[in-house]
Amino acid sequence: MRTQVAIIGAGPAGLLLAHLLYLRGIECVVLETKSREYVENRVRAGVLEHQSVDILNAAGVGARMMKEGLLHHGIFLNFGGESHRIDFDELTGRAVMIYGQQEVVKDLISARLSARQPLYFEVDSVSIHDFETDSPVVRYRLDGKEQTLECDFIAGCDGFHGICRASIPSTQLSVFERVYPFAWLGILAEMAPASEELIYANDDRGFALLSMRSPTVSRLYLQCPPDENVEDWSDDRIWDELRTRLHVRVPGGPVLQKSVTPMRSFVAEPMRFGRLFLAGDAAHIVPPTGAKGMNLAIADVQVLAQGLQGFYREGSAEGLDTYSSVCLSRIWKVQRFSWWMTSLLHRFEDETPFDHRRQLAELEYIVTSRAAAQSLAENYVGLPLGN
Ligand code: RFL
Ligand code: PHB
Repeated sequence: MRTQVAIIGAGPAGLLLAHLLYLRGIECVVLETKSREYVENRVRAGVLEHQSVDILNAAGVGARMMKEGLLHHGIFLNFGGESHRIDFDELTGRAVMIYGQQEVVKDLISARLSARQPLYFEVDSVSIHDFETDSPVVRYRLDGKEQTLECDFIAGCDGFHGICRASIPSTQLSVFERVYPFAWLGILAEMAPASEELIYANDDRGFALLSMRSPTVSRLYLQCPPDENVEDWSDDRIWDELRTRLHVRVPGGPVLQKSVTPMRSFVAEPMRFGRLFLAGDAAHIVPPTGAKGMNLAIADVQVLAQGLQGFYREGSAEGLDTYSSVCLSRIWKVQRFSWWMTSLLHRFEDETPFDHRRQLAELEYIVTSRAAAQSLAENYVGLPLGN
């Protein structure tokens, strides 16, 4: 089999790239190791920057998001027993959209399948070859049969644990990493959101976040040790801890899902090696405190789709040549913001009383200085592409 672009991974990055290429008349094949059911039900991110919303709408896959998504014009910062609102509308004129990543994924899968474009689930033994030449090859197994896919380019959209980044000689990549000494216990619960907007709480017992998925489903997070066993968290313990840390009335309800997510900051540079392009979590990870992971994946593939369009339509390699540097310049700003939000809101095991007071002073500064609040708001709603 032959195609123009082989896309490895059907997360937000791979699926959106496939759709953007389809709209530009560029052929691609998407290969995914998991089942369709699995990727459609993986609960992950929930916040879309205004620019991600624009990209999905412009690509014609935003109709359900506009109907079912929740537009949020601010967030709350709770600390010292008080609640303070950061008003995005007033500070930036922008808003964010609360719409689950798995819903974005469902919309993109449905668009690809209704356009009758190739998307294969449950492939295994995926390997990539010859991407330092002009004729890369992907090998994989589907229904027990060995397959070979020849292509012009490979898009490595296979997440942090995928094979694409690992296939680049380690001498050719610079890796920057910080692993945090805590994790998030993520909870999905059948409960009407206890606040109209997200609450980020810095409490003496640790960070907590109140988010949501719909008028009847809440998404909640608690800072916990990285080796936490979810089984140690009974429903009662979860609700008690959330009430204590968030300082709001949380009615509680059936817990549908709970899991522990480790936290890291990670960047691999450059994002291109020969004819292999890394996008999304395959190239970088942010701690989820800034709500940026899915948005970075969307921004990367928007830039990559433009580069591939330049190559096929105008015969220009410029967009592909600048892909890595254009993306990385924005990625590092988003890394900074995600690290900063994480440092601002969590308890650190080695923190001194001085560190804690400095953290509270910074929070005070944000909620009393327009300049400081505006900086948070501008980053949260999303920095412009190419910035
Ligand atoms: P994904 O979503 O991990 O998709 C990669 C896909 O590749 C498949 N795969 C392979 N396919 C073929 N061959 C192989 N060898 C393969 N190896 C792997 C995988 O099965 C998978 O389907 O990466 P992508 O597309 O780059 O998307 C990135 C986002 O998923 C991620 O950044 C966000 O979920 C991060 N994130 C958040 N991002 C936000 O923008 N806002 C948020 O509010 C937010 N909250 C979160 C988050 C991530 C979380 N977790 C669980 C990591 C909250 C949490 C708890
Ligand atoms: C979510 O709703 O899953 C969510 C919201 C905000 C974050 C992280 C995750 O910062």
